[in-house]
Amino acid sequence: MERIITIERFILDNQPEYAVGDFTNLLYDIALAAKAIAAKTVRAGLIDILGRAGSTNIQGEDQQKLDIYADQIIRRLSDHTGRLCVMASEEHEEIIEIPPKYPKGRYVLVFDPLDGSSNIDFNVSTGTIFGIFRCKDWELRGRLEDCLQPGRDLVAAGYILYSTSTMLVYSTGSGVHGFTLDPDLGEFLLSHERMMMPDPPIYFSANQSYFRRWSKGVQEYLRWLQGREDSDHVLSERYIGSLVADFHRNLISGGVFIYPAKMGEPHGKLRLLYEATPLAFLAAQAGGYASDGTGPILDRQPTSLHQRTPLFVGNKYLVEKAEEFIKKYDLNSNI
Ligand code: AFP
Repeated sequence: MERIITIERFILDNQPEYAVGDFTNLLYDIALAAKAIAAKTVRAGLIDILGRAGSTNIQGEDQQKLDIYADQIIRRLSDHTGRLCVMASEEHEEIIEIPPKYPKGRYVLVFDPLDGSSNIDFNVSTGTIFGIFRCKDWELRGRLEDCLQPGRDLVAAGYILYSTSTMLVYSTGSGVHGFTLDPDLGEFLLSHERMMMPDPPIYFSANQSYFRRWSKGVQEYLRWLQGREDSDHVLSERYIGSLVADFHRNLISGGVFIYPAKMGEPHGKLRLLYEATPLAFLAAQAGGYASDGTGPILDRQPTSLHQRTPLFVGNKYLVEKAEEFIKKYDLNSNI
């Protein structure tokens, strides 16, 4: 009979050598936040039937509330534990300091509390993305520079996918592991150990409605992905419009997700710190690669919290091919 392994057991058994408990507990705090957000997310469709708390407003209002709920629950579970020196969330303009009344810890948590939240009204998957760095100066309380670290310095990253089931996928730098929430037990159970992106890939994910706004290099790359020219890769297209879900499918089945720069949005849409960097870390751990079109996302030094970046992530060969097309066609052009 197969062993049943809870996330708590797995985290404890697989903690990195440097972890002295704080790091392990921090991951467990995230798992707890995931359960709380999942519980709230599945009730989103009942809001119109059971009533919205104090609001008679239109749809957008509730999506907004779920974003804020997710943000708050992560903060409230993490700010007083003495494990973190600072946090940064997609929902906050500035860094989130640890209140002076609480002890400060050694780690930095950056997160996008509920990515893809515009999909909630349609019962489409959403996700939480997170990255964990070490605090730069252990003597000081957390500062902006603690958050502005490149992906190469991550000690862990992961995401939670709220979908037909809730999954938590993370890596501490020794493989990518996935856990599925058993709603009866209220526990995340190990369901996908050592996830690797399968080769050959079978999917590409892109919002092709932007085709005319993409650079020549990206357009040519898309044609190549579609197998129109000398390509030996004929891929199927899948695009959910919810980054975690698109990434997750490609992680399991093999593929590439792209969100390039476009005319009017020269840096693309996605956030370097909360979206691209953690997924780049996971991709690398699963045998894949993430690029901004010119080089590794993991090497990008963020200069501001909410900085955006073009993103090509997934199968290594397919992402390197994007770099090749961009180098060939876009080297001297600006969009
Ligand atoms: P929302 O959080 O506004 O739903 O945006 C989701 C997202 O940040 C990411 O999850 C998707 O991959 C991407 O935007 C979709 O953007 P497009 O609608 O422009 O394709």
